[in-house]
Amino acid sequence: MPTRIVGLRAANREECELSADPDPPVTERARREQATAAVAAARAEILQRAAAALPTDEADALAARLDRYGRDAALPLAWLYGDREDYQALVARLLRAVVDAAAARPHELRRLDRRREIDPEWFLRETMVGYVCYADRFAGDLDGVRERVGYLEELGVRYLHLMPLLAARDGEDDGGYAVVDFDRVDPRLGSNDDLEALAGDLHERDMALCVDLVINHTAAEHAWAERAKAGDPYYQAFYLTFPDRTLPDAYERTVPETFPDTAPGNFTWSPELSRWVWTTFYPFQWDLDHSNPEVFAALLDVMLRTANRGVDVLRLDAVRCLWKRLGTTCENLPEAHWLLQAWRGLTRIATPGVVFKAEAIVGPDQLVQYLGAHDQEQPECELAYHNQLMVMSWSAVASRDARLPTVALDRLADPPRGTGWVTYVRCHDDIGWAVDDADAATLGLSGFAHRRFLAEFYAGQIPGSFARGAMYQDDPRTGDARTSGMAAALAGLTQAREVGDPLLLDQAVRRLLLLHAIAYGWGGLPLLWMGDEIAMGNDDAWWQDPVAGDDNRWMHRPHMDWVAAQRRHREGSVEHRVFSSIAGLAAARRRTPELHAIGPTRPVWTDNPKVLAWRREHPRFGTLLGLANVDDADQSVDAGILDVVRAWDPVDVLDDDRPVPVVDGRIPVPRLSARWVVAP
Ligand code: OTU
Repeated sequence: MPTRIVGLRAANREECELSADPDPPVTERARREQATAAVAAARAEILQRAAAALPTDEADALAARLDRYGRDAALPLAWLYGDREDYQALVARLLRAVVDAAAARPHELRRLDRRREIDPEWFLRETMVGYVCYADRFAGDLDGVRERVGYLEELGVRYLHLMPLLAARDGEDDGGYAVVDFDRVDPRLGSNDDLEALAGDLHERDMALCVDLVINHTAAEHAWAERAKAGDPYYQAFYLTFPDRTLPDAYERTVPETFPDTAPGNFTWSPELSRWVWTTFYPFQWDLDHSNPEVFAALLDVMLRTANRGVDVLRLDAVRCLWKRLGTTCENLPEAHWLLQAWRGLTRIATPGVVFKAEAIVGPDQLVQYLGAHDQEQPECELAYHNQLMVMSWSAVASRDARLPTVALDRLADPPRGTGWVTYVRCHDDIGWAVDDADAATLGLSGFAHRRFLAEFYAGQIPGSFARGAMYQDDPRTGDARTSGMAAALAGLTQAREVGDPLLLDQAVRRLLLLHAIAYGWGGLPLLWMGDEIAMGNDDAWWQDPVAGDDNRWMHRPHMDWVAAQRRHREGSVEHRVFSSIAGLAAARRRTPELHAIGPTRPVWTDNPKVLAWRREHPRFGTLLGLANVDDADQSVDAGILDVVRAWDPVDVLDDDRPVPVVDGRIPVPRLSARWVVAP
């Protein structure tokens, strides 16, 4: 049963009790009243501003959105900045920015807004499949991407997430996550007009565009940082800086290192500032100080301008790190959630068709909160990475055992109504082995030992391993290590190609497709990482690219191999088998409204530890039972599990809707394959 809910207010109460503050904590009720009053105080002015800037019907719609979402923004703002004298003025100022953004929003995007207000769960439809890529590595630049949209449509893709494309620093830029200008597309990829043209193309094809917004930090060369270095106190207050090591050393006692190997520590000395700067990631990435409402306001403007360029989904990067507090890990703090909730409420008023996707690669106990599932639900982000499903899927195929995934995934609370997971096999980042110790202990496993096993297995260091990945940030002090590598390399295709063994290759292809059948059939928006659709292996020459530095995540960020992609049309090739199977999963989804991702997905115990089972309960379209055999040998499960579907002669969508076979009371599930079972 779901047990992972950490209360925002419980955490806040604890913080208050822990704090030396003699005053009693401000109550929820007081904050609500404060927020309501702030919106009421600004309402007349805001409606007047809207009436002056918008056509009557649009001004009226904005008024309705202000009344609907105003407190959704003002309440978290009260928790964040409510003790400031200028809190009410801040709310009014932010709402003015919202009206101005609404006034500037192109007509075509307002049309999308209205359609999405009619179907607010548009991004959860069974027809949605996403594709993630770097524009330059996929097609050279944004214009090149426009020329390749047909390729995406062959895969059934309806959602394109382009990796960071805003102006980034020269040289190493952490894959574009070191932004120097939020308002300019990186010239190497094109212009703002090119981005708007691409968005227009995608919208004409009923596709959505997702773009990264790096809101935790900027490049050390961003204009804000440059002005800070030049001595401007207004911008010096945008960053977290310290005169000496006293506080940095105190923070370091509890704050984990993200890149212990390649960028140890969380602070960097800035000669220009003559101060230590908080740098969670690389030294050239300066963390912003979100306790400063000026930072909040500046980032709201970035979100609204990006939305008005046609971006439908804002992928908010590293949100776990947004707030710092001494004595904590400075991850997943209540204030980080309040920031997201406040930005969400405000953008919902200005650009109601735009969706937030939280990038919170965090443990299972902190994950669903980013979708707003706190002790009391709060509108926060509509999408979040189902990192736990990804980790558990790879764990299952390495150990040929589905029990740990069943335990771990059953303890996750369901996404609140109107929100959902992005489900994925691989992405541009490393795999962090988020195996919860308590979950492992349930099965008599050591969490530490299992995490270590997975890191070594996928680095190909365990005898019998089929994987050809690599250790990432292997930290001898903690024993923690993550994994880099393309899905095909981790699933065994590289090894099989090396030894030229057709059986091994068949097993590896099955394993790769099985992982995608879990991600596509779990319930959420499945994301396909560029190259996985044609089983591309690692880029073994990643280190020759100066942009990569010594960060081996670049081994799973190859340039698209369009010659190999051509082979998707050649029967008998691996590319053809993988591409057509993954396109087939998208087609199967389109025929399966049970995969419209509202409603819970829960794992189901079977009588066979080698078969992962899950049930999706769509409130209108009924149940889907997923079965995934994570073993190299054929397996079966007791046919009693079909009761889950509550139908006579249920069918397997992945077997061309044939009735599910039952032999001697058992359902056969062939080696490394899946079934999606639904009512006929
Ligand atoms: C995110 O990373 C991005 O996805 C990474 O590509 C960036 O390097 C990083 O932020 C800095 O912008 O913050 O919540 O383990 O997986 O740092 C998790 C490395 C993140 C990344 C992790 C992730």
